[in-house]
Amino acid sequence: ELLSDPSSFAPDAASIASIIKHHAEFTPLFSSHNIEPSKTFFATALSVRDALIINWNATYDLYEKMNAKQAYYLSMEFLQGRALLNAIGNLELTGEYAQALKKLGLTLETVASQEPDAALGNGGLGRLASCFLDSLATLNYPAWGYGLRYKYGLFKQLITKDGQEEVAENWLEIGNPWEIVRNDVSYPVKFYGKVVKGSDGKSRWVGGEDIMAVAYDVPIPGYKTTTTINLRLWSTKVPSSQFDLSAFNAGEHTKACEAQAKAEKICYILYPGDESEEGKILRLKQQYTLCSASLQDIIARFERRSGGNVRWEDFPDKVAIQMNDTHPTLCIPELMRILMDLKDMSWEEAWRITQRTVAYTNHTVLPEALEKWSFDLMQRLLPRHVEIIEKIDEQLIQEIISEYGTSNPEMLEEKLVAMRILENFDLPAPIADLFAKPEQSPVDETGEKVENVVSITEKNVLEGECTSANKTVKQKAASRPAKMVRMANLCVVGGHAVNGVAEIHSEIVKKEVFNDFFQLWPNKFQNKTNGVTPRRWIYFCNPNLSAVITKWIGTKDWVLKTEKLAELRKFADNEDLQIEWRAAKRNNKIKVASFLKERTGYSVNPDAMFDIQVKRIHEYKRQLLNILGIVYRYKKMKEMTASERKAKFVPRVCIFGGKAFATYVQAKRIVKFITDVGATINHDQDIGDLLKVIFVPDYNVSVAELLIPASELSQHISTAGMEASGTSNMKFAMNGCVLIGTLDGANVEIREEVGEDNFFLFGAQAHKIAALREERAAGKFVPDKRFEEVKKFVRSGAFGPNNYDELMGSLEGNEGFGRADYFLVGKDFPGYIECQEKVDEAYRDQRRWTKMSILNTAGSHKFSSDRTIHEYAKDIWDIEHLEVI
Ligand code: DL6
Repeated sequence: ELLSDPSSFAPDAASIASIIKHHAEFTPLFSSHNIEPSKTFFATALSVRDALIINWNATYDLYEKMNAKQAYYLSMEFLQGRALLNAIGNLELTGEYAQALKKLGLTLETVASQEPDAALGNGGLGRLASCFLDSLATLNYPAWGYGLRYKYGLFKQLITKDGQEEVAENWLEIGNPWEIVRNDVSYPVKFYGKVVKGSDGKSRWVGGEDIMAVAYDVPIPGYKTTTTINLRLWSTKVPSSQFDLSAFNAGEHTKACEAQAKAEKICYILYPGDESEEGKILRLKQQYTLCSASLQDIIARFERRSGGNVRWEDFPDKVAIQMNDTHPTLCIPELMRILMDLKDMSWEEAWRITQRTVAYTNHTVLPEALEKWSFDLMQRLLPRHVEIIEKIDEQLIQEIISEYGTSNPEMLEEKLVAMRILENFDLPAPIADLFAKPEQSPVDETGEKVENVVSITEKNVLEGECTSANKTVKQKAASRPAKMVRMANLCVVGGHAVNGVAEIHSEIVKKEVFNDFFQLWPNKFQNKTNGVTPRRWIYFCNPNLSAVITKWIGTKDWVLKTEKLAELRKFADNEDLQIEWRAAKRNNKIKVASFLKERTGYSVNPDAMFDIQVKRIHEYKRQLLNILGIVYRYKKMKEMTASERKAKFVPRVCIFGGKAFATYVQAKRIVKFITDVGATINHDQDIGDLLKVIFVPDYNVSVAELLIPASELSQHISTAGMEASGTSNMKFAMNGCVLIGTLDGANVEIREEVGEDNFFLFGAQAHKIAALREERAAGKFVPDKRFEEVKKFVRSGAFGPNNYDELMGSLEGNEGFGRADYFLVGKDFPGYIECQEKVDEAYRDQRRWTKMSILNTAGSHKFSSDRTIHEYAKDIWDIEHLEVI
């Protein structure tokens, strides 16, 4: 039954059951006499993996044979979630597996729920990468993902009386049935050391620490296709030759294992805290490991597929590399290094190839999230790469000068300061002379003249005070800000395409974040609005609604051709459809109600409106606005008689979920505040089922798959201009949820698609935000009295002894609380609560609401990641479909 020909693989329930039993028997952990859910999950997953490997091999053979251009998606994060239901769904074997497990005395649901989430990502960026893999496979594009195999994924969130606590998530504890360790695929990765020049003038990077990156392959099946692509995750170890046997024998056990421990810790956790120097080094090591191992692998494949005739100039015609944010930026100097130092190419040839190969996606406009690395640290860890980066920076300076000339030195200086890759560096001497103001000697922070200006001819690495050309001046170290490498600038310079992830975001990228680069190279900049896979995010997670859609559209083709969803528009008022639609939603709500009871102890009424905000906890996402809106609602309820409040408010279950970064104190305060408000309201007898506030602990992909199908209203309420795109907004709309939101990220396009009557809009617009902040900082903002009232209520002790001074203070800009309401919660508060009143009014009319819900699903077709991937394939990667027949 273990077949090797994909075309003949069509097992029935009986043969699946026997394959599962076979795995249960021959996997050392288990026995076929002891069929219990967690073991059965493992054996079931192995049986699916057999099928995937058959398809994976067929796909790989085809790629080898055709030697077509292949795209590589490099990402430090892949937020895969669970794989079992997705894999059998894509293989169209869900029914057969359900029957097979029934024969073994278990339900598919029970078995599937045993799988731990693969949470190798923080949020939207990582989940997007996973949706892209699904679409790439489904659409038969030759492509692979590359990432890191973190031993501990994103932390598990506990909610205690003190708020959020983090616990390590050991997702590999029982082993990972999906991965195939490839001890035959490993590459050396070097850190530290020094660069020596050979007699041939070539640079060689020698000495330092060497580790090995070992491949773990995870097959990624497409939907209704044999194509099964690969997610190659790197793990780190040292070569066994580095084990210090004599130290071990001498009893120095820890010392003997030091090198191994050092290498392994690189892949210990997703996003190690990087406040400390140690943490920064570890994170940079992670980034370099991903880039170096992946590039060596890609290059080895290119050489092998070229047979005996390697033509390097063809490399960009065979390879497209997408850098998912700046985390894999080191691809640029690493590809340059390999091509020049190991493949004997000139700088010019290597640069041409590198630029034609790599492209960059920007996912954030927050200045603090645009990565910069300390030059000194990078120079110690990756000395050869820093030489290359310095040269790219010099080349950029020349290009800026030739574009703008030297007749206006002030303008030129501004451009150079904004655009250079190296920040806080002197200009090379001939250029610095242009700006020389001879009468003004440089002064230090005390105003004293800096007289010890000397030329230096040698690099002084430790002091980190030299520039690339070694010709510039040296000033007192104390008077200078730290030298940094701006990774985003390097990406823009080194890549042939730069894209934002929603229309409004791409405009901000062009007009603000990278405006100087846009003026220089307008054709590099593009938009690629994000998308989500309709397989995981509606078809598999919402079978109730999917069945209704298929019935009314008359085919299930919409799973691949989401534009067919638009056909629902013509039935939006149809009473029969509306009844079926509401029934599907209600079933999903009942399921969520029992999940909430089990996870939080709170009972909720499935007939109340399910109002959900789930995403990372961040001030710009404004969970604080949501909870203050709830507090306002609660206060109003308390001021009314029972019959008045019943008449005025529709019953709501307000659900929050999301993790705060472990060291993000303000975000953790928000979590605590939400849970405190919930604890008070949920026990208030006057309020009963009219309002419940639930914080779902440990929100992850699997929880999202449960909550989103049950949602009726969802909140996407970031300060305009700050959310690059958002992707949960797309998932909610697809599942017939109505959105309340600002004109931010992909909300703008969702509103256009679903129709403005079917989207609850409020809030200041992006182009007004800067002026509003200035007004706020100048103390000219007059807050709405309802906002003042709500803060006063919070401070009065309504939610316990805490007066939430830090949170409320941050909204006022009191001394010690930083920027005055930087995220403009106060400004948008009145618009928000008024908009929420309109939500209540609309919900009261269930026919109207159901119509809005249907029109959201119908209008969501643009937000399939299939559309996004087609655009990347055509406009950036230039790759073609290649299908295993
Ligand atoms: O593009 C995916 C996702 C967007 O939907 C979110 O709006 C955006 O916040 C997120 N960006 C990041 C940035 N992280 N870094 N660096 O996660 O990307």
